Amino acid sequence: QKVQIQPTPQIVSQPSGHILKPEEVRIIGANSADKEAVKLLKSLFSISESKKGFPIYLGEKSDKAIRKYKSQIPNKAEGYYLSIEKNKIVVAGNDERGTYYGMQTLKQLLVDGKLPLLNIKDYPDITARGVVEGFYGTPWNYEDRVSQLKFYGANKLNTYIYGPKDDPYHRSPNWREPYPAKEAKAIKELVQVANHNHVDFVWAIHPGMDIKWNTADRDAAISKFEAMYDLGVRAFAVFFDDISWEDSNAAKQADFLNYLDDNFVKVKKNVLPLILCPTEYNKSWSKIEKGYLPTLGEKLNPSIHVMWTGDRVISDIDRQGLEWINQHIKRKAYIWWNFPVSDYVRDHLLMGPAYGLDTGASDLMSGFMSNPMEFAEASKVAIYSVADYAWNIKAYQSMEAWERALKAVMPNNCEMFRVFAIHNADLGPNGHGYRRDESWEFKEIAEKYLNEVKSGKWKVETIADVQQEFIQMMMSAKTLLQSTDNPALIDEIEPWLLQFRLLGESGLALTHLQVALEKNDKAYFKKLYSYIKLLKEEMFKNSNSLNQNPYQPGVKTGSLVIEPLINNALAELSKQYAQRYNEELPSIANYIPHLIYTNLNQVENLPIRYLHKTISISPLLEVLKVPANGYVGIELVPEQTVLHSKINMGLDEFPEWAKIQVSADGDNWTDYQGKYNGRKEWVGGKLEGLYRFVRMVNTSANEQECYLKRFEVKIK
Ligand code: LOG
Repeated sequence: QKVQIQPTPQIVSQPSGHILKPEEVRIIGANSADKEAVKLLKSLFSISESKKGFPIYLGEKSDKAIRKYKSQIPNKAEGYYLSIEKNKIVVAGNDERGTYYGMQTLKQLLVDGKLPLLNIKDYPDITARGVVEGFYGTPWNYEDRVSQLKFYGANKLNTYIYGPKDDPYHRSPNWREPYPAKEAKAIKELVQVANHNHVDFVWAIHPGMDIKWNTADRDAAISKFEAMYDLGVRAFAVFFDDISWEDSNAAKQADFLNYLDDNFVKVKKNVLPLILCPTEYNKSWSKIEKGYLPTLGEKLNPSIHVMWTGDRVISDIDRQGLEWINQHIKRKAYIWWNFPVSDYVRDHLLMGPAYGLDTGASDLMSGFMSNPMEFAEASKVAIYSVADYAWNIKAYQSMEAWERALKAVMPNNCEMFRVFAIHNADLGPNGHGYRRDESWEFKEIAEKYLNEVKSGKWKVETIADVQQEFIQMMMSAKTLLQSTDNPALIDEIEPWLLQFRLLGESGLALTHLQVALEKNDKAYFKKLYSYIKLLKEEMFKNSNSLNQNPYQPGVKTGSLVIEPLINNALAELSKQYAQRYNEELPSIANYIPHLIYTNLNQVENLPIRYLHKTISISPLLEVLKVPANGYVGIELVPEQTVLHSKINMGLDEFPEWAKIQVSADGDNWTDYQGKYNGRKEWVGGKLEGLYRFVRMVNTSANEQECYLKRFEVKIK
């Protein structure tokens, strides 16, 4: 029997047989041991007061009950010693949390009424491990959060940072105001749930959009902290991400943090060290010569943690990058890992393995937080893996952790869930250029199949392999939609499951086009072709009715390998049809010819969307920096009649430094006259003639800042 413990423990002895689960156990140390550990133990065994009960020694290193085992306990925060012997069990923590984690391990070891005989010395590599709810989009709800906090406790994650961008009491406009009674009550309860699961509930404030560097605003932050303290919060963070650089004065931010530290944290005495998310939170945005990060490093009180997303906003984490930042901030980076967050690719789900994490970097980080998707349950696949990584870094194996995560999240239908997850991992083209592998077990077959289709000499076995995958997709979607393992998860991913099934079905129909060609059955080919068209129309309809957020609305699935395979093979087979029967079939590909038109790295990879004759650029969440002569816009291919354009740069009035222009050739530009409406939006009307380019350009001599919340052109 293989012993499987999550997260992977540091030191485990070879199990030497097992014992049956004792019918009654006697707890030695119940009065002094961590209360949550005692509760957990009582939930697993029936408890006896009599001498006949099987003894379980429970407690922390200073407790009398476990004095004999003190020397076995790893001398590390949150560490524990667990031993299961024929005649006793010992769960001994270096501290309360250690005991609790030892109990979580014992719980996992109890499988099928048996316990393996072994001993474990275990402790985490990274001090703070967990999740930062820090995404844009619909914040998690109360039930989501309760379920998360329990999941963290079970997976030995000790930190939850509350900072959803779309909570108006976290950020502008209401960061200064206390929460209304209903929200306050929910937070108070969540703090209690967190405490019961040994999770530090960190409440974050995001004052940077409109903060004044004066006493009034400092004290406004303190009063808000006080109000949160009254709800039970004992840990705080301050976020300055995604604000205008002009407000990002490092010295003032450091003063502000130190003020909160000196006048609140240190005064309270039972509040954990402050955490700062700086404005330059990744290497690609930092300009060391301007001094922002070095100033923080110099000025911030040494106890304050500094968050960091890596070399880029969305980034792998490696030694080199950590050494670089640590030297500037003069402390170990507290990682804000932007995975599996999907707020910039909201039409995709990120269900793949968590990889790109250095397994030789345990000494360089003070914290490791995952920023998840707005889908809480679906995010657990990645969070499970992060729990494994942050606990035992050098032992981390992303694939193996992923396989276990799928089981943890969807225990009864994990095989079918795996089929779904493997084809829903990549993000598609996106502004951050971050991509993930997808369909990795099917890629080779897909390639082989396409080559065979192209050559016209296909093998029955290849077709069978491809068909098997498509049928698996259909089975996966159907099975999961009817499963009851994890209803909250199915609720979240239902739009993708519906789409996934249709995609599998269209793939299956596609392979039958070959059968039709082989049999020289023209009518059957045409029927299949119309059927595939119907399926595509249904998928298109789903994409325009499900998951309708204003950023990347719609539902994309299998977009890296499966969908291109189907489109390419379809194009190829209809070509072969056209040659054989001398008859062109109407194209049913969904290819968008229009392009983003820009000279700015920050936006060059933003996807373009085309719906109802409207071409739009996928909006940007963070601040856009536009140097002199920098431009961003849309290239219409081929040139078109422009009916109207809408551009939202998130500014109160149209900036003097910008112009909206159109051109037919990209060389000669004319100003496009428009009006500013009440919603910070520039609107231009119909233009005579044909145009190929519409752009916003910085005509001033300096770098400027704005947002890119909307950029769309409607054509005739
Ligand atoms: C935001 C974050 C967002 C993420 C991904 C940080 C520190 N801030 O670009 O709220 O979820 O990227 O879009 C961010 O990462 N800005």
